[in-house]
Amino acid sequence: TASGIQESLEALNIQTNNKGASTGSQWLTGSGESIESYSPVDGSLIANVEASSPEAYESVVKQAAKAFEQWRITPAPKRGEIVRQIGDKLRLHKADLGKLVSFEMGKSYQEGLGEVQEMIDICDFAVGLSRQLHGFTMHSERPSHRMYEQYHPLGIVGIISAFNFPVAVWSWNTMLAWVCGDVCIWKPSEKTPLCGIACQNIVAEVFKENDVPEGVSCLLNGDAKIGELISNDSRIPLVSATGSTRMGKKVSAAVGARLGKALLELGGNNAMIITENADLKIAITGALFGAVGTCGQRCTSTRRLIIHESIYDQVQEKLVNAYSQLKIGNPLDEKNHVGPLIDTDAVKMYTEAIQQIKDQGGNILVEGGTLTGEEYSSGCYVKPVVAEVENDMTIVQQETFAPILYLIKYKTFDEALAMQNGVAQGLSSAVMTNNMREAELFLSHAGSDCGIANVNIGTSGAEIGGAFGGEKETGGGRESGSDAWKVYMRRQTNTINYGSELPLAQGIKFDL
Ligand code: UN1
Repeated sequence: TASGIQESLEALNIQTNNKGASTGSQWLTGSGESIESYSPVDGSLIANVEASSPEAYESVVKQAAKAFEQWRITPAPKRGEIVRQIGDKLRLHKADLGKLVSFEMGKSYQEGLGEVQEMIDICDFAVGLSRQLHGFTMHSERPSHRMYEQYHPLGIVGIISAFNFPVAVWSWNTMLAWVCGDVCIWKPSEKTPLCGIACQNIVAEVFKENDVPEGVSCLLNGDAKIGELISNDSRIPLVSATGSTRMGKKVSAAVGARLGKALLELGGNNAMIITENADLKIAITGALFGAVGTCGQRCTSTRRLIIHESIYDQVQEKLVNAYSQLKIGNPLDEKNHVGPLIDTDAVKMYTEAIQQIKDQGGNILVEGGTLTGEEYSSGCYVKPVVAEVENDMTIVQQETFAPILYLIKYKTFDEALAMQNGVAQGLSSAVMTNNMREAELFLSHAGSDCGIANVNIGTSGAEIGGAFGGEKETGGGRESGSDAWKVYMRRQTNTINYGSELPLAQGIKFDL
């Protein structure tokens, strides 16, 4: 069923049994416990990965700390040159890695390729950035003094990533951290450990060719126990964590208790407002891709449509019609629009959510259900759902990581904005309108409270050039483009006196 997946696994150097912990090209003996990676595409066991042991964890952190001493004195543009070569290597491996992402995680092959493209793009961005780690200079109030600021590398960056973007989120963090002079320790999701192994192998080739010290790129496969070790470890100044709000609160508490830095990318509950001035062709396509793309498992997935009452029936009819044309099936087959959920636990959550919608008074417009039959033997394929709800229903207030789209009716634009902001999460948002007043109000300080706010495009599919992240329970972190790099560095303010006197600031006199 999985066309060409064996060839891709070979090309990415994935074995039947893999060690799970690595400092670069060396692989460490783990706990003996094995993480089995099953494909949600056909339910087959792809390969095993050994979980990391506390001993392996310790060796990895020590090696990373040692590598940092060398890496931080390597000139930033030289580090950028190595990241450039990683981008080239990713271009060579794009089809194989895209296929593995699709097969291990279940997103469509197109989206798998798109994810690898995001990795290539962030490499290019990081190469340029390696010559632009700028600080400000400022004029001193004292004569013959100069003031400026520098950004220095932080040290070890711990990266905890989620299954839904099993390779891209690691690369957004790592490529920036590396040009900034940091070393990285990555704990991939235990649902997608092979994606982690594949990336480590790709990086190891480039690092070997460039004599990059062992410890700059570290991998620790494992479950939440490894995440806890990372969060509590004061040798790791920055922990970047992507996943559920529940996980993020734990990481934040542990990192905060030792006054470390946490970069959090947590849940979203993203809404699209469709006003009476919307171009409905754009709105429907944007909503559909946002809701069912990646089977509703993006943190940016569209979960709520807030629709003006005058066009509500029309939008509903067009949507129901569009949903009836969706093809669900093997994501490696390009005729399908929707692949499986990640695993049967996710199917259970989806099924429970549908029950809650009904219990809480929602009206199901497009029925859900788990698909059966040979093509769906993994048990992870589900039908995307559309339901009419009220914004304040408990289930609507939560992020369900599944293709469930809520329709909510509004009368005034202010009411729509209040509903859009009336959830605990604050990641992504969109307004569909050709009315300038509505668009500008949406983007204003009185508008969307999200980290991402779009006009006439959907909530998902952000480019790497912008800062990515959100407010409130989304965690407040920013990754990827713009000046997100600053979180991977420490800022130092420097004042230099080139005169022969010692004037004190604030005009203070101190004469003996
Ligand atoms: C995520 O779902 O964790 O904007 C990241 C998007 C993608 C990234 C999503 N570029 O949908």
